[in-house]
Amino acid sequence: IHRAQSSFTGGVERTLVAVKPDGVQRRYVGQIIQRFEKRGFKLVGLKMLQASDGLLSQHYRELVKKPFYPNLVDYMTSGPVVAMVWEGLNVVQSSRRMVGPTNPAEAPAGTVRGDLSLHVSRNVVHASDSVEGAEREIKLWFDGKELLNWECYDHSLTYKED
Ligand code: IDP
Repeated sequence: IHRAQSSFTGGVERTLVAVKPDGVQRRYVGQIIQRFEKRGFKLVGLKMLQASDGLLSQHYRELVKKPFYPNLVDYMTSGPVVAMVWEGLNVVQSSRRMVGPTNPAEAPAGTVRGDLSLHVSRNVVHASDSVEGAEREIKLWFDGKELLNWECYDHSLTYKED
């Protein structure tokens, strides 16, 4: 029985995932993308960019007063970042779980940070931490026209509900 796609759209979200400069330098872009693809999420935006101080001060607006903020900006501007928007069921929370805790020392094996990093100041990847945060961050990093609505042909397999 075919069901309309609209019956599966409850809980479909978008989130910002970014491979930070250490992840790009260490050539982890491909395997980070692969983890999200394998899980079943849909890529709807992707670009490589040099982050500016201005973008970062908005992105990390809650952290600008922290003592580590200047180092964070140096890190995040040290080379290109690969920014992505992923879409799917529960993608915000699922991405955070796939990425792991902020401090790689606390990140379980199997998570991106737990597998690929050691120190909180070089933790390889960013993922939005709430649906509202994701919406805000996606607007910051992407123009609306850079996000594509496209139909993923395996949708009825990854979302089949019986
Ligand atoms: P998140 O990236 O897991 O959402 P946030 O608390 O929003 O964590 O921190 C943003 C980023 O700032 C972290 O991913 C990490 O790169 C950096 N950061 C956070 N806390 C520290 C710290 O105590 N020392 C150095 N860098 C930190």
